[in-house]
Amino acid sequence: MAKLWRGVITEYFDRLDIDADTPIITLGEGGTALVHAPALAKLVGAGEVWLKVEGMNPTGSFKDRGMTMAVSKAVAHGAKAVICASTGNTSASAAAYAAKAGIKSVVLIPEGKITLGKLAQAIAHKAEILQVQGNFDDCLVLARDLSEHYAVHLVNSVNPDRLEGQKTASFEVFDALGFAPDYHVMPVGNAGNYSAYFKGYLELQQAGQIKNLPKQLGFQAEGAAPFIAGHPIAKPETIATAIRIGNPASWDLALNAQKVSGGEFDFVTDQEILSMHRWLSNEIGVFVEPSSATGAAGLLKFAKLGKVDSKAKIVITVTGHGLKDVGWALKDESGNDVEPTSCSKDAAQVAELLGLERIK
Ligand code: AN7
Repeated sequence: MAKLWRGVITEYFDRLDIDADTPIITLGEGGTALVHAPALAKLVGAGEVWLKVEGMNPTGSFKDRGMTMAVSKAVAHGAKAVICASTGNTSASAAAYAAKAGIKSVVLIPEGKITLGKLAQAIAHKAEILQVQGNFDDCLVLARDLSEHYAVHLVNSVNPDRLEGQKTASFEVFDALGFAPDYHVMPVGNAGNYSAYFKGYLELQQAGQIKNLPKQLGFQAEGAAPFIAGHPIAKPETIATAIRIGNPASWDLALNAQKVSGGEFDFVTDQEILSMHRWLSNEIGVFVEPSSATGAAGLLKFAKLGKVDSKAKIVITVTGHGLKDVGWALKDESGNDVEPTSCSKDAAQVAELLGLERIK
């Protein structure tokens, strides 16, 4: 029997707000691995930890789950062009799905502040790219303004179709484990993903499939932590450019999700983010972009504060692939460039260089 994963809309059609005659624009998103990570459970002193590896989506981030919905519905509405503001991943995703749909994409990015990998994706998928003289929050204001007054369809997460698609990640976690975790941990920028997971878990609870909602722990970068400040941040700064966001679009939804789930928001430093980014690739074999290590870094912070229950079952969403932002991986802990050692073609010399024991 054929077992091809058909993308989140077809896989979860009955549980999504979509009409039967909507053309489904898909790149086979979703169905990402839930990687069991006992070494991480040990590091933080938890019962069990799994990583939901969203870098395995077609454009390398969780954004594809929402974009398949948003672009499908845009096409259903007759849109000829989509627009988004982005710190990089949304633009990569919007550009790819627009290419698949055969419509135009316009992406607004904060000047000089998106990674080369993400920029390359938007270029590859022939987006019209504009670098706005401002930060992400300025880009979003502009995108909203344009979509309101001109013939271009907004696909940022203020469009509810995005969160509707992204909620499928909760369904997949439940399908994979057969239960909901005690805690679900993730990075927070606009808080769209945090709100979407909550929507998914709430629907599972309402359907009687799970009893308790996972407590959602959302972590921001120290210099871009409006939820911890309790108000928007005018000049967000962090090396984790994906979450360099000062005025989260899903503020109210996320606060509700935090309260109802019994979760928490906190921040981690750029240094904590970078060292967890290295640790995950070194010790678990999962290479993520720095922003995506923010959740795990936060959990480690909680562990140091004695806030991790030794029996807890925890899922951490790692949101984007490491290849999107390779610069940090190419440096060692002291910040020096890592150069592979040069060697001859002689086996004996190479074996000596590697310290290999001779067996024959
Ligand atoms: C890797 O692409 O906002 O809290 O414009 O790329 O739902 O915003 C990206 C966000 C986490 C935060 N991890 O998610 C964009 C954008 C990665 C991301 C987030 C983003 P939200």
